[in-house]
Amino acid sequence: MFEEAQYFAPVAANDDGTVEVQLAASHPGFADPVYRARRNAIAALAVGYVPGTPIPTAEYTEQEHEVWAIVSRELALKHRKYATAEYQRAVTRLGLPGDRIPQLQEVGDLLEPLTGFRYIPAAGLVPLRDFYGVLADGLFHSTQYIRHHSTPLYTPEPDVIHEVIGHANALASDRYAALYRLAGQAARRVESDEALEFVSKVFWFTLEFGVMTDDGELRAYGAGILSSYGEIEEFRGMDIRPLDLAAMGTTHYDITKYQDVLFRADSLAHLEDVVGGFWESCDDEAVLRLIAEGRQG
Ligand code: TIH
Ligand code: FE2
Repeated sequence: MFEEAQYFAPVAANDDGTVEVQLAASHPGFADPVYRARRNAIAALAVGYVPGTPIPTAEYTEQEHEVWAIVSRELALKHRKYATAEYQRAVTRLGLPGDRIPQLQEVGDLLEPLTGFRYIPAAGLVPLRDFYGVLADGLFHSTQYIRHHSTPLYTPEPDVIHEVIGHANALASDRYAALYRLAGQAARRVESDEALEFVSKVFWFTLEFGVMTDDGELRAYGAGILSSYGEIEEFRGMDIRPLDLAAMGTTHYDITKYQDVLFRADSLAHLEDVVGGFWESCDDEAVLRLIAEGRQG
């Protein structure tokens, strides 16, 4: 179905209440029984989660906190160079801990007074309509596990580092948070799966992997670039194209690699005009026209 479906390991809930996360043989944690047990235990927290109740605490190991601390320290250095000023201000505003993995409950408690966003735990793939739709209500589905300690630089699989350092910092900005909400409204408004996929691809090329001119430099605001200290060093050498709705909504991407095609906004106001404006009012008909345009161009 949708391309996003590939990047989540399937989660099987057994009759006896245990949960099994099915890691692919190519996953760096595949042959690590300790990591697999951690993934299963953490997924079980989300499977049993009842919306509106406090998020269950994941008891992270010392090694897991250590992965967070290393990545967090590296990223803080890179963000100063490569993240937009708006994102950097939001980092300061949110004030995430650098030495340990924050609980998702805690992330929501920090975010809510700023922009109204709260986190909800997800065991694996959330259907696109739910994932995007609830953004309109200020809810963000998040994984709770952390990447394998052998691959701190980059993971194709969204983990708590990506969800929190990438997305929660952005969600602490009033202007980025408003864009997330508009994406949610668009996802709720469109009816066809085709239009929903288009809306989600525009999200991919902006709030996940967007770059913009900021202070005369090419900087990233997309959470996927900002959570990978491998990819953040490479994005400026990629094929950087001008912001274009039809192109973003129809360009193919491969989530398992560094993104080699990126779309650049001229400024945050430009992003708000073009992409925010699109999400604010798009309907199926408008999206179909853009798809036709994208196929030609
Ligand atoms: N590649 C990102 C990282 O290493 O932090 C995680 C993901 C972003 C988008 C999809 S997966
Ligand atoms: Fe993401």
